[in-house]
Amino acid sequence: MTPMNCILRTRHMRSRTFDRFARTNLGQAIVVGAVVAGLLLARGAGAQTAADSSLTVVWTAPGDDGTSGTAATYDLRFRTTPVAGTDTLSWWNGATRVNGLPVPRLAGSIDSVIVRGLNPVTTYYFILRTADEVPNWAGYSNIGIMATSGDVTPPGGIADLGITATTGTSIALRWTAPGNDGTTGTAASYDIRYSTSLITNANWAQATPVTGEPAPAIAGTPQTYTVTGLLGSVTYYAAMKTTDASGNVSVLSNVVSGATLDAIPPAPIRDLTVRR
Ligand SMILES: [Ca+2]
Ligand SMILES: [Ca+2]
Repeated sequence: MTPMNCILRTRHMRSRTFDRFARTNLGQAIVVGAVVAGLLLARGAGAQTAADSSLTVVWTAPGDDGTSGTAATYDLRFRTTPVAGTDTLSWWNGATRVNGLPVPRLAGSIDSVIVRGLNPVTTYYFILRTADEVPNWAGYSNIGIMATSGDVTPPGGIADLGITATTGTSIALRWTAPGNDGTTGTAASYDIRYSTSLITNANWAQATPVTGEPAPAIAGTPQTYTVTGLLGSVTYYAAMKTTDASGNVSVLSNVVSGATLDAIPPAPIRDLTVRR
């Protein structure tokens, strides 16, 4: 099986990068005397979250004897560092083994595995070896390289949080929606909190969280929320943070303060008398 038999999938934007790297490193694999067992192709798999980035590694099955028959087992390993020079052995010994590999199929078949639990926006290098039942181990494959996708950019910090109205028991807030990434896109959730003390990063955890915040609208949209259940004639501080779908949390917004209105009316008069 020569590298020409590989399946190159160009759907993914990064495939071109991989292709370039793979061709570069194919030579390296040959330099260290390895048998190239089909071209390893790593590609991004689907939408990612910070908690579960994955890559799909695809290759052509070699055989039991060269490119004939059916081999017995695979050993696929990865690292976030490339091979140093021609020292593939050191790279291999320090690499992480992928569990749950498929059983090799007939020579020429396309085998693959989804490698899960990777870090987002990180470049991974993969090398695969194949053995027959003895086992006789094949040399190193070429190096498959691919960066995981993922989102590590938090929503922008809200800077225009303001108070639009107060009553004896409530304070109405208004702000401009930030985005998923800075001021672009749509974030996933808001966390609005209030306190009778000035809110800072240090005491954010002690501030009282509200419930029922609106879902973030697309970046730039004015949004409102009214904090209710407050005491009258008390100065409150309010601030908020925004989280995106990958769990990236914005910095603390500007902090606003406002006093609820006097909610205590005069006592009813009980000694009213009438004279003539
Ligand atoms: Ca054999
Ligand atoms: Ca984001």
